[in-house]
Amino acid sequence: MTGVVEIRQLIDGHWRDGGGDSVTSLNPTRPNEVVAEGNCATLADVDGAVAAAGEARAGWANTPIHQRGALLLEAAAVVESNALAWGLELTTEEGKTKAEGIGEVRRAAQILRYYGNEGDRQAGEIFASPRAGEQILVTRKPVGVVAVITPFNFPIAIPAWKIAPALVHGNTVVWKPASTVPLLAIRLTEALTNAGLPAGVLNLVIGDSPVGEALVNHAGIDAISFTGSTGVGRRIASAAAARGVPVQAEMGGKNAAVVLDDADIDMALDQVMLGAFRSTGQKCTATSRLIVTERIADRFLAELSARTAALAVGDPTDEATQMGPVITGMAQRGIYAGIGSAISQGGDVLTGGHPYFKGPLADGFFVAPTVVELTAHADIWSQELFGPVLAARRAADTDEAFALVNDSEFGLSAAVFTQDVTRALQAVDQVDVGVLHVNSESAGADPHVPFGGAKKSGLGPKEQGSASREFYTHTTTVYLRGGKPQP
Ligand code: UN1
Repeated sequence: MTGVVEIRQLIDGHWRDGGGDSVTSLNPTRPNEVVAEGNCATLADVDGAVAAAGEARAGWANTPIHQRGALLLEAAAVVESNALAWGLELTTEEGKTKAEGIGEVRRAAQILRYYGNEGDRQAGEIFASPRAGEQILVTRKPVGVVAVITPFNFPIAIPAWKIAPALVHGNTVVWKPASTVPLLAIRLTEALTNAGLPAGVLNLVIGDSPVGEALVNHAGIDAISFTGSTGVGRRIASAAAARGVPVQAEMGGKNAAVVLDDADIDMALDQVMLGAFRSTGQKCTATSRLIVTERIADRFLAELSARTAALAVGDPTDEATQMGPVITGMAQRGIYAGIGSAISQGGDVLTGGHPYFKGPLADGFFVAPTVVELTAHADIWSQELFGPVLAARRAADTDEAFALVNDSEFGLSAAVFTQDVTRALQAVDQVDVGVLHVNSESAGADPHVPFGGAKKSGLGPKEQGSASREFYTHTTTVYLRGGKPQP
């Protein structure tokens, strides 16, 4: 990283300083180090961005989809070629390891490429008509001006998987990223605009919740795609419903990994560790609950605790580091409070749980990777902490294990470890989640398949793959008849 980056807004094709309060993004490893700084957008900036998106709308919708896609492909090449530099910036700003930061930038490029080729895919459907001389076509149109609100934890991949389908399907966008990660938002926006997006097609406003509220409540917004906390998602969804605006909200998870007796134990240990501690547990798909069947529980929990205690926690830009800090001091305090209440509710800390009072980790927003065993329900079993904390329970058998997975208001993802195809199929039938992994960790999402949760993890159409078209277009059913055939 070289120097402090200036935070600016992109409105109607012009990069401008925001007129609002100051905003700073810090390095969570060394919070006295400023990564980017500038000023938030004002409500007038939000108005300007929405107006610009409204004006650009017709021209962009009338641009052929292959041409819109070509711009995404060009942006993908820029993102890919900057993977090392931007990956390091991502790591510095967000705190995930360098390998994960670089991997995420490459993933954003892959997502842009996937949607860049959308024009080559099916554009609608044709049905037979019960009447002679008629066909029924189902065609697709953009919904209009989309508000995109994204979280801190995937500063470039989640924005890419919302903005790319929005744009390729002919919508214009006003994007508000989490104010903790403005740098990567500026990088992605530059890649897209430098590829040749017309002014106003993509606008970037940076700020905290007042900017988000102004955006989602703006009369010029036709649809809202949101990923973030359950509380904010529900507030946005109810405000949008009152205005009749469609919402796609991807919210909380309390994702379980189930390790059954017959699992490949070594592989399950590796995968549970990745699910729980990659990105410092800050993924809505992270593994935050573990269910182990009784017969293997002692052995599994002992080995898991030993591996967790041995994780290299530290500066995520160091090659050897396996886990970096969480995003803010507030997040750090909230996670430790959650561990504290688990202990007071009878939880047994198998490893971790302690703050770093001394040494190089004491100043950063670090949380020790933690495994807490429960023998009965506790808040940590149901409430998302969004950190490197795994709550474990034992189950007598497969049925009880799957019942414990479903013991959650959320249903985003789950991982089941077994070598028995009958048990795997039972999981497919019984585990109520949007994304099920058999013998792999609970996180991960390929761009060409649907992503999103069951139960209270999500609202509205799923993201990615062909599912994204459901949200970013509406259909027109066309009853198409000619006149009488001419003689
Ligand atoms: C992943 O599992 O790689 O906010 C993606 C999140 C999810 C994305 C998860 N929306 O963590």
